This record gives sequence, C-alpha cells and structure tokens, in this order.
Amino acid sequence: MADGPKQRIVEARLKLRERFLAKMHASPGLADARPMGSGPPNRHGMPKLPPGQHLAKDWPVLDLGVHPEVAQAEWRLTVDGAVEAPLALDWVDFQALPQTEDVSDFHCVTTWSLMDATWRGVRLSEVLAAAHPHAGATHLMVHGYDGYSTNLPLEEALKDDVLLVHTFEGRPLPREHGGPVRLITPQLYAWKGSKWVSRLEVLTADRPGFWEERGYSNSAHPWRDDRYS
Ligand SMILES: Nc1nc2c(c(=O)[nH]1)N[C@H]1C(S)=C(S)[C@@H](COP(=O)(O)O)O[C@H]1N2
Ligand SMILES: [Mo]
Repeated sequence: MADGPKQRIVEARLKLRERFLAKMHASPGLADARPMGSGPPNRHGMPKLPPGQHLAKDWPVLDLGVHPEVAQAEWRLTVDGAVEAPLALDWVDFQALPQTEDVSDFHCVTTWSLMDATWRGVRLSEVLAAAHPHAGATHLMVHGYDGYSTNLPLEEALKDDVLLVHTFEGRPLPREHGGPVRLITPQLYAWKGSKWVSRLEVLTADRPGFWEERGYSNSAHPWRDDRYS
C-alpha cells in the first residue's frame, strides 16, 4: 500500500479512538486501579496472573468443535453494519494494512492463561477506522467462519493490543487456533476473540454473542474475576 492511504488509515484510527478515549481509560483491563490476582507484578505492573488463573504449559485448543478450513486465497473479512464505508478485505488487502507486532497475554475463562505470547497482525482499530463507523456506533459483533459470534463495546475493541492476528511466535497462526486470522483481546477473557474471523458488524446498541447469550459475562474482565453473569 502506498504511504498516502496508510497515512489516512492511521489518521482515521486516531480520530475514531478520540471518540472513545474517556471510556477506554475508565474501563478496567491494564489500567485497573485495584486489580485482583496473584504473583509478582507482570510487565504491566499488574499481578502476574488474574484471580483463579494458572499458567498453561502448551496452548490448549477450545472452541465449538468445528475447525473451518479457510485458505488464505479464499479468506475474506467484511466490515459492515453502522459504517459509512463497508469493506470486504481479501488476504492481499489485509496484508497491505499497517502491521503490528505485540506481546500480550491470553486468559481463558476455563482458568488457563498463556503469558507473554508474541503476535503479529493488524490492529482492529485500523480496520474499523477504515470503514468509518457512524457517529452512533457503540458496539461490535465479531463473527467467525464456524458460526461463532461475540460482542464487544467499541471502547474495548479499539484498544491498541486488540489485534487481528495471522502470526503466533513467528509462525502462521495454526488452523486449530483460528488461522488464517483470528481476533485477540488481551484485556478481556479469550472468548471475546473470535477464531477464523469472517465479519465485523458495527452496532448502534449492544447485543449478546454466542457465549454471552449462554451466561458468560458481557464485560469479561479477567482482573475482576468477571466470568459469568
Ligand atoms: N470462532 C470461534 N472463536 C472462538 C471460539 C469458538 O468456538 N469459535 N471459542 C472461544 C473460546 S471460549 C476461547 S477460550 C478461545 C480459545 O482459543 P484457542 O482454541 O486458540 O485456545 O477462542 C475463542 N474464540
Ligand atoms: Mo473459553
């Protein structure tokens, strides 16, 4: 992608974030004034593990049991709903977006945590900004190729560590973990990150996703032990 379009996406992202900055800072996550949890402080000055979590040895696989096979060449990501400019990105479009590398943690509500994982991908905020959400946009429904869905308030979705990842520890994200592309939400429980992501539906009101409809917490903050509603 030429510098012009990239620059425009970066600017659109900053503008969109500005609308949600106050809410982003008010939500817990890594800015929690009184985090629960155990162990010495981690790299964010938070307790090493959220309450009730233990370190996973390997990265477990957890999902509804269907692992859709989506080849890079067939993968599409649509962004629609309350947006000015609906998008349908293919693999080449996606790779042309600004790429980010980050180290973050992954907390599954079933009590295992993966710590200090290295990811590469595209900030969700960049993709959302490129679609220009309406002024009244408040939430997001993230859909997966397996029929999964999970909802996020935009102030969580726009956080800098929320990434659409294609690479884990320097290797392509394995299919069983959601490859070619999945979402990660390091400041929320991992069910908020859809594997095999297919569609970002921008909403003007909140709506529960698959697990949220079945009793999982709508907010899902690991440092508040916020698992079920
Ligand atoms: N598309 C899709 N995404 C999903 C799920 C799913 O069933 N389908 N399960 C969620 C749950 S409950 C967790 S804990 C994580 C697990 O990711 P992993 O299998 O890579 O460890 O993915 C989340 N994303
Ligand atoms: Mo989970």
